[in-house]
Amino acid sequence: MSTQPRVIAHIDMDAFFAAVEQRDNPALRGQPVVIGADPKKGKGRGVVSTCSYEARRYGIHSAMPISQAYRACPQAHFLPGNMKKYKDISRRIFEILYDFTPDIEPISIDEAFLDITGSYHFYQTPLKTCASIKKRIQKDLGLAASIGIAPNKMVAKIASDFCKPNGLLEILPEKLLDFLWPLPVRHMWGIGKQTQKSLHAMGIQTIGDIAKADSTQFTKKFGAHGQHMHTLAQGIDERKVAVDDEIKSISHEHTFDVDTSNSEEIYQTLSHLSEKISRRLRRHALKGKTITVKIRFDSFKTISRARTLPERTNFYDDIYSNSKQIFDALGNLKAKFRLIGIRISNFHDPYVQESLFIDTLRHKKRENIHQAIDKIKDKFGEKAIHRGV
Ligand code: TTP
Ligand code: MG
Repeated sequence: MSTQPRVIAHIDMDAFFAAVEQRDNPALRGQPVVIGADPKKGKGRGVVSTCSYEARRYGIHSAMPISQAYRACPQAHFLPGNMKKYKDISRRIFEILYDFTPDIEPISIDEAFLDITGSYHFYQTPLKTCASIKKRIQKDLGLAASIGIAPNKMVAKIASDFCKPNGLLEILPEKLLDFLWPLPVRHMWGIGKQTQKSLHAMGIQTIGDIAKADSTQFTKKFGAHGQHMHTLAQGIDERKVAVDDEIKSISHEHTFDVDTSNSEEIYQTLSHLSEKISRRLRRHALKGKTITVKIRFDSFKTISRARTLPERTNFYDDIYSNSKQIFDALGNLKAKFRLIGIRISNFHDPYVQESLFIDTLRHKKRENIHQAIDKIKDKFGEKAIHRGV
């Protein structure tokens, strides 16, 4: 029986926290930027979270003592970072990824595996799929990602590391060993400093050397770990992309072409965002209970206000009326707005009865109307029908 090779992509953002800061402050672009503890002119005791590629040229890296980073490059821009902002961007990165495939295993704030075996055909090839992902992230979020594509997770991850920054590299099944075998052993998963030392002592330098080593002897020396290393070195890694299909929130936001304080324009935007969210919720058979409105002022100050509804909903009118009320409750801010967004969260199974007081018939009718509108939009596009505010 011949099985079709899997197509696995590994995506990892480049210098994630530092890249966000460079994006948001043009003065930092092209400069060494270090995110981490306060260096206190070399007396600081914390560590480096990450740093820009410009700072890496000075030997600075994640987890290095901040004092050492300061000594290596005192003129670098040292910033404390903003975890809330990075989490928010991470959520938006994952939303983009979910537009390409549901088969995603999040690994960290800026990293994920994607199994695109079943979805790449929509974009013709795996390479075109991942080029589109990179382009979307760059266009929507102004950030660079690196993506490795391979028939398994281990090689996909090695490939994304290999092509950083802003890289895209596909390792075809027939080229897998040509790519893997010349690499130093440290590139392989699960090989730390100690194992590296032991391998070097045995005269083993590359992954190819491991593959060609005697398997029994290898297992004798390293036990189960040895056997595992030997299998991986043959380019065999059967681990599946462990899909986390629990969506925690859905959001959309809009940046105004020109900063605005016009409430009509804001209501129109809230209406449009509510429609998009409502449709996306129904597509995923979800209903949410908490609605959050996010506002960024022209000064870049960003605030968000949330409200939790008595019942879960995916209806446009509920989402719109509540987000409008949240906005109105902010009062007369006498400010200009740069961006407005809506998020809905707090989901659970929509088909479990929510409350004994729900007027089910009325709900069913509303649901039918929404589904009819969705169908028209699916067929004729997002602009086919517009609601009046
Ligand atoms: P990484 O993806 O490991 O690093 P990176 O994105 O900064 O750079 P690269 O281009 O090499 O991928 O980690 C993602 C973020 O996680 C990173 O921007 C900051 C944070 N982080 C820490 O806070 N401490 C750490 O030790 C590491 C490794 C990362
Ligand atoms: Mg990264």
